[in-house]
Amino acid sequence: MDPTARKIVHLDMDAFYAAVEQRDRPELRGVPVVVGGSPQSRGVVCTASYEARKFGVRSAMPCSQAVRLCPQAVFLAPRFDAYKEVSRELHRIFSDYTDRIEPLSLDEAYLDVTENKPGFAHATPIAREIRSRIRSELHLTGSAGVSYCKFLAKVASDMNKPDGLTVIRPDQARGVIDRLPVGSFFGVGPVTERKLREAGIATGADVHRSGEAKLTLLLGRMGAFLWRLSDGRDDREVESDRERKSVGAEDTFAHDETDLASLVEFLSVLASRVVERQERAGVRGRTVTVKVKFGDFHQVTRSRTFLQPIVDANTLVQVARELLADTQAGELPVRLLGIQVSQFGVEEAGEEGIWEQLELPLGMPLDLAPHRPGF
Ligand code: TTP
Ligand code: MG
Repeated sequence: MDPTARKIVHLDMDAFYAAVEQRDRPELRGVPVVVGGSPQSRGVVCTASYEARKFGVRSAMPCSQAVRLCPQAVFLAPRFDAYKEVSRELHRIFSDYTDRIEPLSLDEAYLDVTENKPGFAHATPIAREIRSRIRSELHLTGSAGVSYCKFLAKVASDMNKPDGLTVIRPDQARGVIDRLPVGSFFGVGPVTERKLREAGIATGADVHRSGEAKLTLLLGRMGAFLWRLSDGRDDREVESDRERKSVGAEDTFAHDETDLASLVEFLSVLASRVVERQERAGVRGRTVTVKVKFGDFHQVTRSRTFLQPIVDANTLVQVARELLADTQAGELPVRLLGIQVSQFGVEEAGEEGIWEQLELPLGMPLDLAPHRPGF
């Protein structure tokens, strides 16, 4: 199939947590809102409404800095249950168009609508319809990008935020990519960005001009991948949760972390994300893997496989703690921490009855058994 014949939509909600708060509390509309830690705490900003962004408030910024920039902002603690509910509703809308949905976070997903349920010939009217349903049914706004690959669909959705719809056609791709800063390329984090910039490569045009061989020399396989992106080629598939072989969550710390207690605490955050993704995908993994990347970028993984699937966050945290203890975390600074579950094997039999039997030996009360939400 012609690689430019695919139809991919990337949808990203605008100022997500803050927008939900403003929707649910009309007195906050038009007001700078910051969702995150309390202004007195050492916490960070999850997100800021566009009114607060005008003052320079951004995600991941310390709250103390946000107060200084925008003292009149209303600070709110996040209400994750409300955001999850919106996320479920979003996926209900998406699934009217395709089952090939790859969620990236609660508010962001790729949709492959090359073949779509209503039989639209083009992706743009689908993106338009989804955006208008988000507005009328959820009373929120999202930005959409439409293109023939994931890389450009995501670039597009970011081009006219908030409340935008942007299409990048194959013949426009190179023009758009040439002007992109390298930091906007998929997979380029701060370290790769610095390496590229030190080599005099600052834009997509520079990446392309450097050629595949030079980039491979500089960055290995990642370099070759980036060069292909700069050439407008990205054949990564939209992977729905059901097609996945594993479900995971990982995060890079703002500063390398040496405190073991903080790392363990962070495992709980990751575990709840993994359990949520697992439930949403209707899969249950028997293998738990902990991934640790250290400050010097060397990475280790530790895994354990069980007879029964791991279904609740507490069990997952317990296992992950033991696996973490088997690494040098706490002795060496940790840059990134991740948890993954895999081996959905038994689940694929798809027999609900077997689950109940398998859960009992784990000692888990049946009323805690995860439900299987529709999406
Ligand atoms: P984003 O989609 O990155 O941001 P956003 O939806 O708030 O704003 P926009 O897309 O319009 O730029 O993230 C989605 C949600 O994820 C965000 O509302 C809050 C949460 N989040 C954090 O908690 N910490 C972070 O560092 C980031 C980037 C997001
Ligand atoms: Mg968003």
